Amino acid sequence: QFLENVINHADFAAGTVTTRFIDTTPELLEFAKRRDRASRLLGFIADVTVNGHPEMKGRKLPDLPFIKPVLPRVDLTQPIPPGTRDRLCELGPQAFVQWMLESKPVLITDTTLRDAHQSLFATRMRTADMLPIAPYYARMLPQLFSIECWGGATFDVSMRFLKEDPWQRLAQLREQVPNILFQMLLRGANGVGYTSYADNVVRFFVKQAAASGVDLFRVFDALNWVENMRVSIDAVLDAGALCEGAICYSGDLFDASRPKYNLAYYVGIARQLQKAGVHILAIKDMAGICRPRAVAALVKALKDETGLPVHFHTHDTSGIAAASVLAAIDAGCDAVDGALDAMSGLTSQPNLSSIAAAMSFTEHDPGLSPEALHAASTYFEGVRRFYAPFESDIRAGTADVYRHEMPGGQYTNLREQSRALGLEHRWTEVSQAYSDVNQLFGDIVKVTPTSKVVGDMALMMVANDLTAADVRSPTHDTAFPESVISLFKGELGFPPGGFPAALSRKVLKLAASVEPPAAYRPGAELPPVDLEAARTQAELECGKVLDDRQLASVLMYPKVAREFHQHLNRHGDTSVLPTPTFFYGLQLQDEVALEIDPGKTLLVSLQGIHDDEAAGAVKVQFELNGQSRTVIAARAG
Ligand code: 3PY
Ligand code: ZN
Repeated sequence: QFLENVINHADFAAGTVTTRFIDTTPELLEFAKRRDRASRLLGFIADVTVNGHPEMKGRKLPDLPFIKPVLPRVDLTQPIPPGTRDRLCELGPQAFVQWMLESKPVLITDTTLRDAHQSLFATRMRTADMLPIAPYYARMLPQLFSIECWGGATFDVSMRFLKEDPWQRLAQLREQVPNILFQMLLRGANGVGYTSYADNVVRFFVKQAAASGVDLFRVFDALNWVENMRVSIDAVLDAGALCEGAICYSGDLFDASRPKYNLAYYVGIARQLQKAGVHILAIKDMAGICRPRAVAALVKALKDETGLPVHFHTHDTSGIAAASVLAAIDAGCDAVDGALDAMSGLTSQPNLSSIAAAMSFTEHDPGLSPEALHAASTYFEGVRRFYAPFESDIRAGTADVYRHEMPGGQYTNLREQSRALGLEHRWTEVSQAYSDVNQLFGDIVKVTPTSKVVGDMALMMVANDLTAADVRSPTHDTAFPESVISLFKGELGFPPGGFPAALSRKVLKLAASVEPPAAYRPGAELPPVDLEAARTQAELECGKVLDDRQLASVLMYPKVAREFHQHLNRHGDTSVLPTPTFFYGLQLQDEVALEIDPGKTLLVSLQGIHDDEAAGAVKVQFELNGQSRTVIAARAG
């Protein structure tokens, strides 16, 4: 490798070297390191070009090549104006909350970088598509209240499928956007995972997230059990960040046939959250079923009862969620969520730019520039095309969501799981089963991870042609999914009054005389994790030294994080590849510039592909920074 570097060095090639060439050319060693990184990346590109990306298997590929997403025409040398983050730093959380309450303009959160792509294309947006637009956010949209860009499913998906480091994404975005609040979604005791974690793991995770740039934590519990949120709320408060306690919305305030989810229920949770010390309340309408009249009544009640600012989050699955957002603002809601035009609608958030436009010429005008919103949206219009294979086939809003109550973020995922099981054509049955399972489970709050359990059960029922009556019947032998058994054991906590006793006994195989588990807080039962022992073990498995953030990833997702490090060891940091290259490889004569380090760029183009069928291998010929390089790729399958 080293000799190859010497031979390839420009001075050597020009014949201008002396005997001290190696001593006076230290970059040869650096060059070796870079060449090595280049080889690993070329290996990855060759493999995807020849065999396709594993994530694309069975998906309909888009027409290539793509048109490059168009960035706004704004001078990036202009200084970054102050924004909400500067205000928070200046005022501290308590005075910041007062400012929120006094703000006449409605405060707007942009969810484009988190929930919008989670809900529209299975959380697949890569960092490479976020970073180019980030400096424009800082300069063009400093009036935004916050940018939701982290947490929820993005943590898992970035490592598991995109093979990129969520912490690196956060740091890189933070560097580009120092002025606007960064917001994350935290699943309380479930962190950014699907299970309960030991209390010290949750604390450790929150501490790293706050230190890495998260300013506002939206914290929820998948059963609205405040007891299960306290550890994370305390950790956020200890970190000095803003804590938004979220109340997940189910049913309808005015549905007399389902009185469980009435105003008193929500106000009760809000009071507990206030006592727990949250700065802001969120109405988390994850399915998009909070009707305009309901949200107006809820906003008013929450504000009257607690005096805290209220932040409304919804999804546009019904096609009319903006009506609820406008009703919430009319009722005095302090902050609302939306997504940029090109990333809005359907299972995503309603259109942020249209909400802003609807507020113009009123005292609640958020003051965002329509031109800036349009320019940012135009960029995402281009980006979204890269991810077409991950989009679900829905074309229009549907009132059916009021029946099944599936969270927007789950909808695309469950359709995807159905597809993988060959059940896509039975989607109507799956969504009906989802609603049946909810009733079987006692009409619970359905949001990650409880929504996943309901989805697992629904898929199992459809795959095995089971009815709700079969599941309920004590004589029918039902093989419950592991996640259902775990839910009924209480491993995700408990709804008020517990789970239905008869089904609990059946799921847990308990005799009629035995009581189902009484409510307990899962985190209290889990022994604290020895963080240093976990680090040592993970370092051995990953073959490298792990810092606190990487340790936090391992603690959340041990297997996924390990596999992610194996990918890094094998291919290097593939997050530097443009998305078309990452997912679709290169086409002949395509040229891409890969910035592997600040200021260090590799220019790669594909020159030829030669199939050696007898050897089952393919010679892929590249040009790398002007020099020919051949990579042998094994033909898969
Ligand atoms: C998540 O937990 O990822 C959600 O988006 C829940 O709505
Ligand atoms: Zn959401």
